[in-house]
Amino acid sequence: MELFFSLLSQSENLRKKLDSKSIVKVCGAFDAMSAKLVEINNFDAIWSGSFAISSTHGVPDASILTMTEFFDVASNMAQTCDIPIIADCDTGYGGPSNVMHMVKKYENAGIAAVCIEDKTFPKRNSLLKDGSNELISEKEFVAKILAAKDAKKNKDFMIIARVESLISGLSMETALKRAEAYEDAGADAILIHSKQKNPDEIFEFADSFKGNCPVVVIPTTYDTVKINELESHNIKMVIYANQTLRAAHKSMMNLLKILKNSENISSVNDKLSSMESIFELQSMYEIENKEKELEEKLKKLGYIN
Ligand code: SPV
Ligand code: MG
Repeated sequence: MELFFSLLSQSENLRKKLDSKSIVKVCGAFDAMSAKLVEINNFDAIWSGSFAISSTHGVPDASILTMTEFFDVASNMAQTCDIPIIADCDTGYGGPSNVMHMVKKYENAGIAAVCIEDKTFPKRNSLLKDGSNELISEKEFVAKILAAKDAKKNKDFMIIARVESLISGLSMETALKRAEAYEDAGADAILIHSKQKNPDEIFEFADSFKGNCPVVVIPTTYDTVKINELESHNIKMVIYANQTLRAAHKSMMNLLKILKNSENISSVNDKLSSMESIFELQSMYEIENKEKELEEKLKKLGYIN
């Protein structure tokens, strides 16, 4: 099965997984290394998330970084990994024309899908305590989806439309109406976001949604929800958006506290991956082998004795 997936473009790969699996499991990453670790641990795809990437740049998740900065990270992941990358593109970095430019860039880089959300620019992270998120009108967001659809070349490249109505305190009716309008405009999947501590509103949305495209969720706040519960409400994709970032933060903080007060660095050895495992991750031995092959070729050509 995995060999079959590896012969496809990453967008085709993602669609095939959505068709063939009861639920697609996606994990967030913030750079090529964390993306590679997500791949090694057999997730279906990688979420190149704006919260995590903003954090690694030391800035708020508030439309501070430019498209190019987010793009560089997502395209590094795509170069490094053999599973699909889903790029969190916030509000699309502007109006419909900016979205068209963005789709061309991301598609050309081999990224499988982009996700855009219906908040106003500059956006704020959806889970901010007491955060308020204004939405653009349904018509304005439909225009962005139409533009995205028009800009993509490969029919399999996915446009994920993220509905922020529930995050913004709007009604379930509004969320459903927007989701249906976004699908009609050409969205290939609907991400319904919630900041509730339980999954009730997500389940209500998924049960009432009349569209045909897959429903995607990010259960950061309703973290006790089980995979089989999501499946039973026909939710087709789950994104664990920021656990790798938060784990990296916690383990570095713990390590640094110990290291600062230690007489020698061996005190933290039990908290470190080996050099060997990092060499493996960065394919260090592959380039060594390639260089040996190159030397053999140069010998054959008489450049080396
Ligand atoms: C992200 O991971 O960047 C997201 C999900 O967009 S959230 O942080 O919940 O807004
Ligand atoms: Mg984000």
